[in-house]
Amino acid sequence: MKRIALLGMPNTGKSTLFNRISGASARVGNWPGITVDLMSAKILMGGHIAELVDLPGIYDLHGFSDDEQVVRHFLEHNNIDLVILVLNTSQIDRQLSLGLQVRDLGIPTVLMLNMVDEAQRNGISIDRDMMSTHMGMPVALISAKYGDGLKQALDLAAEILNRQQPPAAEVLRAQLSSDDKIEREMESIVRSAVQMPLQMNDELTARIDRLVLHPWLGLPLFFLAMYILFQFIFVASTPLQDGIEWLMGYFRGGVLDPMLSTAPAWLHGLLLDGVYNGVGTVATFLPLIILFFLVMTLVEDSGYLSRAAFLTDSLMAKMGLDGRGFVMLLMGFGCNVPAIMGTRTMRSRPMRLLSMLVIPFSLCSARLQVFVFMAAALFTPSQAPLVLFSLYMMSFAVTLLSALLFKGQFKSNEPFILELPPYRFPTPRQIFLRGWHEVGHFLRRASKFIVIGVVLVWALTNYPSDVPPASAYTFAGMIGAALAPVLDPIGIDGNLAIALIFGFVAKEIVVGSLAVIYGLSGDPLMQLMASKLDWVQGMSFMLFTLIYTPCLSTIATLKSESRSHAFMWLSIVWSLVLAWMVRVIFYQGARALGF
Ligand SMILES: Nc1nc2c(ncn2[C@@H]2O[C@H](COP(=O)(O)OP(=O)(O)OP(=O)(O)O)[C@@H](O)[C@H]2O)c(=O)[nH]1
Ligand SMILES: [Mg+2]
Repeated sequence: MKRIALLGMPNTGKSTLFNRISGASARVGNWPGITVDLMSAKILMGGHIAELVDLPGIYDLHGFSDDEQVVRHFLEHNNIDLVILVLNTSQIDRQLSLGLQVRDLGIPTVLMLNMVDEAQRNGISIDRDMMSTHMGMPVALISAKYGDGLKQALDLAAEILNRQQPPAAEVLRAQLSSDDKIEREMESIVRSAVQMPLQMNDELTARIDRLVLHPWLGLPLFFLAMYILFQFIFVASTPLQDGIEWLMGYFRGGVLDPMLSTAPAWLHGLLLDGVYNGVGTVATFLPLIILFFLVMTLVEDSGYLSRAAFLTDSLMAKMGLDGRGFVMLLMGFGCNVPAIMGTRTMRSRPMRLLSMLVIPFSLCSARLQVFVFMAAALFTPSQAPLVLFSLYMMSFAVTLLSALLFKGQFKSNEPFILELPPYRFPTPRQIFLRGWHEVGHFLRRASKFIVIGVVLVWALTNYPSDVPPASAYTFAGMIGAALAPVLDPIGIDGNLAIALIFGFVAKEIVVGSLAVIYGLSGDPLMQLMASKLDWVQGMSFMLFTLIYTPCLSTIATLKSESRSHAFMWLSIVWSLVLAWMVRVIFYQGARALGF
């Protein structure tokens, strides 16, 4: 099988092109360093079945950060039949250096100058033939986002792929030209093949930036924008959530109950009160999750992330992190796993470790489900959004506290150079791809963890079979009693403890477990929670859920990215200790104040 690699600088549209060619849904975003791992897909090109590989963006071939190592390792250990070199046309004067390095590798290459739409707007024009002659490779002008010029570009690529060629050279052993020589050559190519205005004026971007990057308005504006977006997510998702809940109840009453009416009681209980209630309760959050990720797509694709990094860089530096760390925390709002992987762009290992230590405190969408549920059960509709917002603030506070405490152990002085890309807006196609991707992710998690989790919880709370379900005499009750010395000071009973224990695996299971433990779902479950817990207990439960170990996938990622058991354990133990301390302080404090 032929192998084709997409290579280029960060944020040039490689993943966008990859999705276009293969129909996949690799993550795309207006931030250098969205892709940090290999992703591949089978495609048909020039009559061959080929493997197309999307690589992380790199600035040059000598880099030594972890994502650059991924590229180097790939180039060194694989035979590559064709490189599709993707560069940003608007920045061609800076990006050609990588092009020249790639040419020196001696692998058949086609140069795709991407984002011609933006280049045209900026008044840049390219002499394609001249460029091709100088670079010694075919050149195509494309817009991966809108599809312009793609057909011709792919025909060119297929043509090269079909040419008989010597087996790919021993890559990277090739002698790369010296930097000086590359710089001189680059200047001469730009002079003869590129027409650029003296000053690039992206009026819109400049105007927005004057406001958004304002020295003292910038940060408040950022938090205001986030607040409005989150408000929007909750307001818009609530009716959809109610709709799904209604459908689930209707289906159970109209179809499942009659169908299983003759089944033995345990089977009826397991399937309906266990699996159906548990998974169904989690499924009602699907609209929230989809909407949440659509908003994340807007934020990530707009270019605002780089502005957020810029605004927070000096604050983050005081905690031993930098603006990138802040962006990873924001990405962690979606899911902690890609955020932890996103730290691969950091070259300094201490800085990377410190960032990875704090990212798990970022309030991910799975935890959000627990909080939306609890806030709706225990607070009024006007209080609930404030409760949620305070949890986001708490998430930041815990992050900053941890960074401050540990920064002495993880010192680094890596300079952070930030590029502010122009503002962009995702196309409907990009939004749809992302939404689709997240639904798939949610369903995979649901089928893997959540079903197993709720079945186990059901068994623990319903056996031994001769005692009342969810009582102190069940296995769950016994576990709860054993944990009582640790749980009493934080105001939590055995049943909630079971939910938290399963929350170790995945936070979605927490709400599912509550449904299973009490054999209820939807409104009745919320009413029961409200009768069992006062707001202090509820808030303390949420604080614990926020801070303690996020989930198995996150732990596994921490382990594989840090390549250190000790670091993984540090993260687990620290988050447990911190969660417990915060909760004791909150719970005992609130009680002492008479709440
Ligand atoms: N205007 C315009 N924007 C584009 C085009 N192609 C990609 N983009 C945008 O450029 C940004 C970066 O796209 P990605 O596909 O994530 O870039 P990448 O090269 O994979 O980036 P890394 O994975 O970080 O190396 C996104 O905001 C895309 O929507 C294009 O042809 N025109
Ligand atoms: Mg990418």
